[in-house]
Amino acid sequence: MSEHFPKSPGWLDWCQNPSKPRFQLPAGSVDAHCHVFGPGERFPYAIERKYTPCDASKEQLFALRDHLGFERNVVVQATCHGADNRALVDACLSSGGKARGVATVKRNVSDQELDALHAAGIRGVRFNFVKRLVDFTPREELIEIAHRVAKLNWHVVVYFEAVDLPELWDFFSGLPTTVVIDHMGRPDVTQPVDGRDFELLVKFMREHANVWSKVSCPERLSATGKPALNGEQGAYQDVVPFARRLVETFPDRVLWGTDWPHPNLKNHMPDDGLLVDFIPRIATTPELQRKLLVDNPMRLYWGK
Ligand code: 0GY
Repeated sequence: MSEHFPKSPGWLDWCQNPSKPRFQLPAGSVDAHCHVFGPGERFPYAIERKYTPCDASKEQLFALRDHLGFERNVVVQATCHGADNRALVDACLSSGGKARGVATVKRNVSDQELDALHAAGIRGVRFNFVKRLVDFTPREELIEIAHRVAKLNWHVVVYFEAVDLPELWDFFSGLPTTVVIDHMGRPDVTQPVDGRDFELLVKFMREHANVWSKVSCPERLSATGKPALNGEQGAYQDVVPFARRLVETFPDRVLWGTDWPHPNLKNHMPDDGLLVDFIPRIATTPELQRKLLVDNPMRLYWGK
């Protein structure tokens, strides 16, 4: 019997007709942070989920990839699917080698299941510390998982709020893998780029050569509102100094992704074409763009 999942109240649908970016992506570019949701009747949403999204299928993701000019995707398991990675695995397996994935697993995952995930193209696990998205998971469980996936040469993706970094510092420092921070650790961009919180993130990356960051989600982090208020060219200007600082300080340890289909945005839904046009404002030279969009994700996800 198929289930019907009404989306959460106020849920914004993703942009159905994104513009064609003016910025031409370098050949071989990777959208290194995006999701698939369902479809719910084939891949039901998790019981423990904190929101119910609208469906966003692998076919729709691959169509967006082609429209924007990306060659590959890294699909990240979202919390609405819990530790049920079937939609993610299905997307990776149907991509003709053009998608890799980051899964969510629990302590009871078997070695055979991890091997099957690896064969499907999974190369990392995600630990989520954003309290509105997940219930608490004991740290010793996460460390145990990290040590197991380290043997497969996977990495750990961590998602947290900037204010929580001091408390998470020691835990992150003890992870035995490459660690990838989602969305720059969600800085408060109304604070100065050299303010206390962002300085701490930069210090963390400086002191830990295994730590990377996604310089993604200007639409999520911006406090100045949607592009229409600012004009397309100036959209999300308040996020630029933060992303640019990471790209220029750690050019070999940054990744970029659309975050399509943009879960939990309350105020506006971005045009994904305009998000691509944001890239040259944070990676201002062809060399930085190539590292951000091609070299770094290919090294981490395709071993090249
Ligand atoms: C993102 C951001 C969010 C959601 C999730 O797994 C998720 O549910 O990651 C968010 O609500 O900030 O990366 O898509």
